[in-house]
Amino acid sequence: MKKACITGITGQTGSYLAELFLEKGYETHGLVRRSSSFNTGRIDHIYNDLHLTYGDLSDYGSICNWIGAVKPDILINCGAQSHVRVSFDIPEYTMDIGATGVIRCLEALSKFSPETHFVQCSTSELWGSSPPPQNEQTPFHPRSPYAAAKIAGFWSTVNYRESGKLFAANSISTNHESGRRGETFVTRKITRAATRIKLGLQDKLVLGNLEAKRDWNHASDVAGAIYLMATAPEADDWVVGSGEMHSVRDFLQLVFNKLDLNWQDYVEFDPKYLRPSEVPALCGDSTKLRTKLGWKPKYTFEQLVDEMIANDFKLAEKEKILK
Ligand code: NAP
Ligand code: F7E
Repeated sequence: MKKACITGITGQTGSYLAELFLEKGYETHGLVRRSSSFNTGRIDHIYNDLHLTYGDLSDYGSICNWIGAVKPDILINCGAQSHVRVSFDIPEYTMDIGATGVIRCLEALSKFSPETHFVQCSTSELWGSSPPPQNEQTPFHPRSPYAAAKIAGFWSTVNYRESGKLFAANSISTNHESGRRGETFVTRKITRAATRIKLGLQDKLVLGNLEAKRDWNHASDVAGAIYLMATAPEADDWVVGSGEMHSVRDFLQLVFNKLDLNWQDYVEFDPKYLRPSEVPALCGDSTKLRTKLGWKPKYTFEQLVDEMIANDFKLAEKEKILK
């Protein structure tokens, strides 16, 4: 039986990858960091099918023990402090997990499981201020401690590949969302607030920059792309994106319209949600991934939005009943 290891398995993308590897018949392992409260909500429905181990990307020993014991066919590194705004407040921690954490994985693999196929979850944030559309040739210009950490993780992955040590690939992915998205990222913050407003549980929504543009995908489509990269004949760097771009304002308007609400009646601005340096526009050109590995997303932007609204509407209804 083939084995897959996932760091960040309790996160949004990690949970979809876990489902996918189980579906493909892999013995699926996850690294879970210790938390003072339950952090397995996104994988509770498959909890008994998974092999979970406590560990932390800041703790090289725990990664070596895990990799050495499992010797997986595939390791996907999804773990990270992934919030861009928060990275300005905790830059050193963000760098430790997002950059050195990658090196810890690469080193552990080189020593204990050099045949493993490794995929690093890199990001469209690497492009920063380079204008869209962006592809594998677009110059990087990171605009946050998060992106600076991820760029070190990206190049470390390339370096282990080019020095012949490992099968090491990068997924350069644009934003991905779902009903499992963390509540402090803008899409989920909007769908959660709009559905709660609709049911009278909330009366306003406070946001920052509405002009930023993003290429929003469904996280399960990105998990599918990462699987293709891990099982490809050769390791490489791959852009994942729908090629469609919308502003935060567009997203806001679409969600409120679908709920027959006028967003201007509820939305307020607070500068605390602005970033010291913003990434204005991201739009991933995934031609290489589509033509070489046959990736095709299942979700349209509109379907993603509908699913997020339906999910948060159900949660708001439950909350209302409990109240
Ligand atoms: P997420 O929901 O924030 O999940 C991050 C995961 O990393 C969680 O499981 C978290 O554990 C874990 N983690 C955080 N610090 C850790 C540590 N010190 N040791 C071990 N695990 C740790 O992020 P996501 O949306 O699934 O994204 C997955 C990966 O793709 C991340 O690396 C992110 O930077 C990258 N990425 C995301 C996007 C996007 O739009 N979602 C786009 C491009 C790249 P807890 O559950 O305990 O917090
Ligand atoms: O912000 C603006 C904000 O935090 C999107 C991560 O998964 O994708 C994600 O990073 C935009 C930004 O995602 C609020 O200024 C306005 O321009 O949802 P976000 P992000 O920063 O694009 C990349 C690809 C990753 O790799 C990251 O891990 O929305 N915005 N008002 C706001 N953003 C937030 N969070 N909250 C607001 O109130």
